[in-house]
Amino acid sequence: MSQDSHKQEAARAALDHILPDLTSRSILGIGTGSTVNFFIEALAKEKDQFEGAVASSEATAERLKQHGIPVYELNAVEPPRFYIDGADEANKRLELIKGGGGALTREKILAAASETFLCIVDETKEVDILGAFPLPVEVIPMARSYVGRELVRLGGDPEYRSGFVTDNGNIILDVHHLDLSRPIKAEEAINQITGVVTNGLFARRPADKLFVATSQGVRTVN
Ligand code: ABF
Repeated sequence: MSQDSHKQEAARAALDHILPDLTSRSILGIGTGSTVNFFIEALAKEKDQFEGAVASSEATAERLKQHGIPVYELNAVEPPRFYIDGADEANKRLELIKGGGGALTREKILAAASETFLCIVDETKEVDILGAFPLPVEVIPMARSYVGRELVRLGGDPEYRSGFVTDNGNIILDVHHLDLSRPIKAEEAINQITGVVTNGLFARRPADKLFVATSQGVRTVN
């Protein structure tokens, strides 16, 4: 079975999980990436079951609108009942690396502000220890070199994501070779660096439930 069909299955499983809880007033937080795009496609068929969505990126906002799903600003609505998003890596404690798509800041805001965070992945994203995927860090452009030096002091090898500007007007450093065996400690240490807006470790606030699509079907991890 292809990776895309696995992503589709994980998205379907998450949708089936939330449908019984939705009311006409429910707001959903929606992530960014190809797995979430499958979720949006399936969600569109149920758009009369909930009020609308808050998007984690301009790209997701556009896609939701194209599917006729009302899009709201987070400040204008009640906390989203669910936040559904993908990930680049996920460990057994549902700690994640996110941000490969460059939307990590608004994703992390929605993960924090929403009641329940459901993460949908195919089995290639499951790891024992985070870090094979370079850690995205969103940085204020003025601080790029300073933050790069501080990340080296932490043992990382930062690479500037050339030609990419986030929806918030910032740049991204993708940091290779960091020791992420203690994800919460690493997340806090990187957060302390002046000039860092967000880092892609979702460990202080991990997912609440993981839907992992495998060749034997979708497995959930709580
Ligand atoms: C997004 O999901 C990003 O944080 C992460 O990079 C991406 C994974 O993308 P895909 O679902 O296309 O593998 O939330």
